[in-house]
Amino acid sequence: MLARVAPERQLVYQLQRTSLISPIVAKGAKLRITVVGGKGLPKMDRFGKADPYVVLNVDGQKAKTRILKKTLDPVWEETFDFYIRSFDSQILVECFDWDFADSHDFMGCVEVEMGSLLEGDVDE
Ligand SMILES: [Ca+2]
Repeated sequence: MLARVAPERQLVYQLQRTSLISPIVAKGAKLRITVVGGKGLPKMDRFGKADPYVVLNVDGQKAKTRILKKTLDPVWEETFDFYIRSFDSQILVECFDWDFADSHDFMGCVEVEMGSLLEGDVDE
């Protein structure tokens, strides 16, 4: 699945589901998210481009990609697994610019309803 936010803050990512995990934890499900990359992110640094990384917020859990230095077209290709208790929540994907000295700057975000991912091919 690919999604975009406003053109100047495009964040292209891929969401992928895997099968529900064993019956022992039947109340939970495993959600696998692959952060693919971004295109044409805004320039954030006075000297240079940006050093983007992505933070995924899923059902109270957080995961962070590595920081890619000096690029506006990052390719992370990093995969994360989350254990979710409900399909009723949102996936918040945030992108930040890493800075050596200052606090990191917000670059953009996108929100996905977890329920919208459920059509079709969930393995049970
Ligand atoms: Ca930076």
